[in-house]
Amino acid sequence: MDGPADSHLPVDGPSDAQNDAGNLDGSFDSGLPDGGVCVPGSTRPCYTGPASKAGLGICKRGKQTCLANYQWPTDALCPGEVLPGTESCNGLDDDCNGEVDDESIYGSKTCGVGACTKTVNRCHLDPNSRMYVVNDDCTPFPPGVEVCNNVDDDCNGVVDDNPTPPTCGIGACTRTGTCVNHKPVCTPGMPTTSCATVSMTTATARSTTRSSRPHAASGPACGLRACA
Ligand SMILES: [Ca+2]
Ligand SMILES: [Ca+2]
Ligand SMILES: [Ca+2]
Repeated sequence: MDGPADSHLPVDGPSDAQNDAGNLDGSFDSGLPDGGVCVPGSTRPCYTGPASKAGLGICKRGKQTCLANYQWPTDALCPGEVLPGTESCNGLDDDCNGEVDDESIYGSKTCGVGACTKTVNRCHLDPNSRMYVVNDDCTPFPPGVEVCNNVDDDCNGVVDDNPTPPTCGIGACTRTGTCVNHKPVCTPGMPTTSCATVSMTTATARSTTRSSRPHAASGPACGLRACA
């Protein structure tokens, strides 16, 4: 709808981007009654609660619509807005503080030892009833294989007891080490073919075949590094 012929009002209502950014004059309006001119039917965001809560949890802004008299509503209503409520155990952030079912309200429960230790919110979704409940149910993480890492992986209360021996090296150079002071100690085997031998073999092959292409010499039999 167009405004009066002599009006300074813009013909079109604010875009969504303008709504997100604020009012026609560039300022954000909280939605509290301040009147003001506008294009009938155009809308603007509003929020009568704490501005920091809008968009957090269940809280969201509402929208005011410009009246037919070219005025924003002067009442304190902000249709569609959701204000902070009382936190309840429901899987939602009801009080819009950024925390769902605040542990500070319902408390937490810790169970398990070692790597199996888990801490859960006492308010949680019950897997059987599919309802949110408040209780001390807590299932530790499942135990793993004990390895040398200063962690009680198998959750028997002892760190690095009879851990799986560490290994190192590749191929035929793979060796088994030990766990010393919770750190793996392991030295890989050395290549059985020396780099010098490989080079000689390569040179011999080149002279024999008279090939101009680099010879694809076989690398060391084992070890982490190939010959340069
Ligand atoms: Ca909350
Ligand atoms: Ca809640
Ligand atoms: Ca361990």
